[in-house]
Amino acid sequence: MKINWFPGHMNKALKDISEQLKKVDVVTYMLDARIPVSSLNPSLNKLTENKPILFVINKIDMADEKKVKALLSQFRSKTSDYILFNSTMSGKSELIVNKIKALASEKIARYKAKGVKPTIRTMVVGIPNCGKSTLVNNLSKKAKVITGNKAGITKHGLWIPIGDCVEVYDTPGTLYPNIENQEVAKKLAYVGSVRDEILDFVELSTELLSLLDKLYPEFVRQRYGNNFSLEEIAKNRKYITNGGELDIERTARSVIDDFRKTRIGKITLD
Ligand SMILES: Nc1nc2c(ncn2[C@@H]2O[C@H](COP(=O)(O)OP(=O)(O)OP(=O)(O)O)[C@@H](O)[C@H]2O)c(=O)[nH]1
Ligand SMILES: [Mg+2]
Repeated sequence: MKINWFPGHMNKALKDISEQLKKVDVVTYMLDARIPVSSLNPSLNKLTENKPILFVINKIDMADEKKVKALLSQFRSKTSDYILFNSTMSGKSELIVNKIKALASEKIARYKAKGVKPTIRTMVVGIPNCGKSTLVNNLSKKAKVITGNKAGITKHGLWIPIGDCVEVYDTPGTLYPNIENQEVAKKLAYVGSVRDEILDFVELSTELLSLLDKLYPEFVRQRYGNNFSLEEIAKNRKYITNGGELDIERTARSVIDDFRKTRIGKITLD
C-alpha cells in the first residue's frame, strides 16, 4: 500500500493559506505530539518560512511527554517558540495568546508608539485532525467552528476575533502532494490524519505492532500478551466472522483504535 492523500480541497486550502498569509503576523503551527516531527508539512514549512511561528505541540495528554521534550530544541529559534498543549482543556488559551503577542511584539511596539492599538492576526495550520479547530473554539471561548475525530473536517478557512486585539484564522488540515517517505505517511495514518477509507488496516496495524514492538515493547505486551500477531489477538478477542474464521479485518481496526484511544499507552512515534 502506498499512502498518499491530497484531495482537491487541500490544494485549494494551501492556495488560500498562501493568500491569507499576507495579513498574518504570527503563524500558529499545530503539531501532533504523538508524531511531532512527522507532522511537519514541507508545503507549510515553505509557505510560512518568513513568519514568526508558534509551534503548538498538541494532544500532549495522549503522547510520551519525555520523548517530546527531547525533540523540542528544533522548535525554538529567534523567530519561533513552542508550547506543549491539550486544546480540549479550557482556561489555558491565555498561554497561547501571550506567546503569540510576544512573537508579535515588534508590531505591538510600533503601533503603541503611534498611539494605535494593533490587531494581531494568527493563522492555525497543521495536518488534518491535530486539533486546530478545537483550539480555535477554545481561544474564542465559544464553539464556532466544527470539530470531529476524523481527518478533513474543516473545509474552508475562517477569520474569528478573539478578545479585543487578536484574530485567528482556522484552516483545513493539509498534507502535501507527494509523501515520498512512507514511514512518515504511515505515522500520519496511525494518528488519524489520513482519510481512513483509503487505508489497508490489516497492513497498517501489522506495521504499527512491529513499530511498537521496537519503541514500546512493554506496552504492546501488556495490552496483547507476548504473541501479538493479528491472528493471536483475534483469537483472544474471539473476533470470528460469520463463516467461522478469525476476523482479521475487525482485529486490525481494533488495534488502530486501541492506539488512537491511548489504550496501548501514551506513545510518541518520532
Ligand atoms: N486528547 C486530545 N484530543 C484532542 C486534542 N485536541 C483536539 N482533540 C480531538 O481531536 C479531534 C480533532 O479535532 P479538530 O479540532 O476537529 O481537528 P482539526 O485539526 O481541526 O481537523 P481538520 O479540520 O480535519 O484538519 C477531535 O475529536 C478533538 O476533540 C487534545 O489536545 N487532546
Ligand atoms: Mg478543523
